[in-house]
Amino acid sequence: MFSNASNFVHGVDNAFLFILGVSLFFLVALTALMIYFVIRYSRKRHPHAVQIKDNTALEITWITIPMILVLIMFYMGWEGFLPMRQAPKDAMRVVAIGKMWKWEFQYPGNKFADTLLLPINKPVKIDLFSPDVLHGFSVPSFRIKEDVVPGKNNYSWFIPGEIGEYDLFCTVYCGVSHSYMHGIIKIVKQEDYDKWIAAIPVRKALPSNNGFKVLEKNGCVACHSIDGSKSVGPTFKGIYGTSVDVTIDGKPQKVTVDDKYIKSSIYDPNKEVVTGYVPGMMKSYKDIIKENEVKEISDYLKTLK
Ligand SMILES: [Cu+2]
Repeated sequence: MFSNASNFVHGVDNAFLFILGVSLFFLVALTALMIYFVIRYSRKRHPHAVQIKDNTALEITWITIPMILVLIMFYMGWEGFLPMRQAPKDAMRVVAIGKMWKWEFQYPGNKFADTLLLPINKPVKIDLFSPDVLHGFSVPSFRIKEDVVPGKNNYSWFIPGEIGEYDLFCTVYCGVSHSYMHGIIKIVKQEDYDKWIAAIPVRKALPSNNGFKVLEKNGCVACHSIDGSKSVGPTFKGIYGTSVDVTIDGKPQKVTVDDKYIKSSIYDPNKEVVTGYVPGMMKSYKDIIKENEVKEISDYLKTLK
């Protein structure tokens, strides 16, 4: 009856089914007892209430039985949970990057993919990384759910046991497009995985430029790409020196992207929003990015042709 989608399905489902069974038993038993008492002790049949005092055997029973039941629940939950925090040392490593609002996966050798494709029956440790806000890494079929916290090294691991496609959800409300933050996990045969990973091009190492470091440190590149791809905010590629349409106080205008505009976009990001992008998405970095760092960003953007 259990699926073999991951090695955690049995442990989690055992605890779940036990708790569900106990709850159903008490739901039915207590409801039946209530109905019985309502009839048995109605005023018609039982006009005078009787006071009952102390029943040691009964009290011991209703303390002991529930205690044993909840201890079993705890034990089963613990048994299911513990292995989730014990990733094998030789597990394959993939970094899952959860960002507003998509999942991206970084494989060894600086290869990136939008789908988490993995070989069957091979333990994999997923390092969870967020450049911006809280996200949740949840794969219901695998019975896995872990928080993806900026600045914290969290992880998940599992052994996929069945070939197929599984849903990956973000389970922490992370902003406007949270509901679109959906990913696919594909489990395939080892040889298919080998072919797939070999075909992915190696992404060039990130620039070691000072301006880029400021952008990276502050999470800017989570919303502004440097390769021209569309994201939450306008891409940085080729933007310097161009003229863009912006909306100022509700009126469309044209501005040239120069040092002055870049500084104003960092310190007062909602004043001149590029047309087509949602105002209010970016906070001011006034006390976070220093003036000399703003200059470094400008210099870096000049090089992004
Ligand atoms: Cu999210």
